[in-house]
Amino acid sequence: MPHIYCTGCGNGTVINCTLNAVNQMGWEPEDTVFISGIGCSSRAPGYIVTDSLHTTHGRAIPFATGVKLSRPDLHVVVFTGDGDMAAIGGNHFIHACRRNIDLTVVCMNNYIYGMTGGQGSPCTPLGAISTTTPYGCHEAPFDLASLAVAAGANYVSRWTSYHVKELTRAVQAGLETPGFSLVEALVQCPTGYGRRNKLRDAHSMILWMRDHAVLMKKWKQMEAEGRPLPADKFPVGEFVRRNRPAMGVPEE
Ligand SMILES: Cc1ncc(C[n+]2csc(CCOP(=O)(O)OP(=O)(O)O)c2C)c(N)n1
Ligand code: SF4
Repeated sequence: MPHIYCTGCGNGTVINCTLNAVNQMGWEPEDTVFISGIGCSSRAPGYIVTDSLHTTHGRAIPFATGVKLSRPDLHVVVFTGDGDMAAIGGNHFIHACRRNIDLTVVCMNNYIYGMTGGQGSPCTPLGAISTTTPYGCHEAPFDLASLAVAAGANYVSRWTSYHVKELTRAVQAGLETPGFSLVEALVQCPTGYGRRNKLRDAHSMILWMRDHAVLMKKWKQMEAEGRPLPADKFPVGEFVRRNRPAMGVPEE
């Protein structure tokens, strides 16, 4: 199938996991809508045969909100990137979490703007090189999963493109949970991020994610024991699953 992704890009894995999760739900293609903004990650709905909206940069969540509120019977899934969701679309994101709109948002976080050549995003790690941070990023990144929890989302988890089974299960849990669900998927972008940050190929980026991900249970244990949390590592797993009042949930 012709596509725009570079060799070794992690986005295909996340699309595959998401489609497997949707398949497990047994939903009909005509009842499911995929919505995205602009970016490599946001190109995903173009490869799926359902109704979809490929919208403007940062605006996937407002379009998805419109679809969901006018047709609560439809299943609405958003594909987005860290730039699309947390930079230009950051305000839409936090308010959709606050309103707890019944959407499942799959964010492919590759730490940069991939499509436009590797500029820094709100998720670029401290010290990382991008085209707009050539001497290393001096700004602390957003923790997208924690931000969604704080803003009110009903379901939040984070995995990586290494954790294929866990990521698939997380998307399914997001699809099953009424209200706003965020699944943050860390992905390798060898072209825009890896080659500038001593991770020259997809394989070394995937191994890096495997070796720097800490299971949530262990992370919480370290926190509880007052042990220092390693700055180069990150927790993966379920951040929250709860039942706050939600909008757009179809009536039984
Ligand atoms: C209003 C507007 N501003 C800027 C752009 C240029 N632009 C296109 S994609 C993109 C960033 C994409 O980054 P991200 O959402 O992280 O997706 P990725 O390509 O990394 O998957 C930008 C800035 C645009 N298309 N529209
Ligand atoms: S630039 Fe990065 S995110 Fe975009 S297709 Fe290439 S590897 Fe994937």
